Amino acid sequence: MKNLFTFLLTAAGLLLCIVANAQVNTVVSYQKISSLFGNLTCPLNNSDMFGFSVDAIGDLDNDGVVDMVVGAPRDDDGGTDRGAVYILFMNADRTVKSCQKISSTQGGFTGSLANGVLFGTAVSPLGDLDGDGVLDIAVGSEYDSDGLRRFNKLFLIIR
Ligand SMILES: [Ca+2]
Ligand SMILES: [Ca+2]
Ligand SMILES: [Ca+2]
Repeated sequence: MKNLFTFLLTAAGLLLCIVANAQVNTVVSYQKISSLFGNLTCPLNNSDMFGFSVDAIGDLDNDGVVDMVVGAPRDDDGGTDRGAVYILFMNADRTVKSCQKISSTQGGFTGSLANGVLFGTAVSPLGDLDGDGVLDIAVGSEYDSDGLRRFNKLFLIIR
């Protein structure tokens, strides 16, 4: 049977589970990714909500292993609860090889994030939107207002 990757969220981090059989749905192994497990070297703080959103984004670094994007919408870079997303470059053993944070202050992101906008409440792969050979992602920012009360905003992160 072909192995399927599934993602489960916990309060403290991310559980990457391997389901061996899509019919039986039996979990045969898992890997927790958090500040203590899975070789995550990017520092997390209390209540960042790392793992609130997650998706596979394809093999970003061309090493044959699918990589992930993970939202942490209550990250405090630049101000309270502005939010962040992490690109996790994965090892074949499902631990993290390296990570890149994208936030108000890191990763070259020039979008404007106010306090409390919760950047990272949703993440999704876009494929290569601008055709430069590098995969791009979409990131939801739930409480961004832009003139409307609680209007939801979507950022397209073009790399
Ligand atoms: Ca990869
Ligand atoms: Ca916070
Ligand atoms: Ca691109």
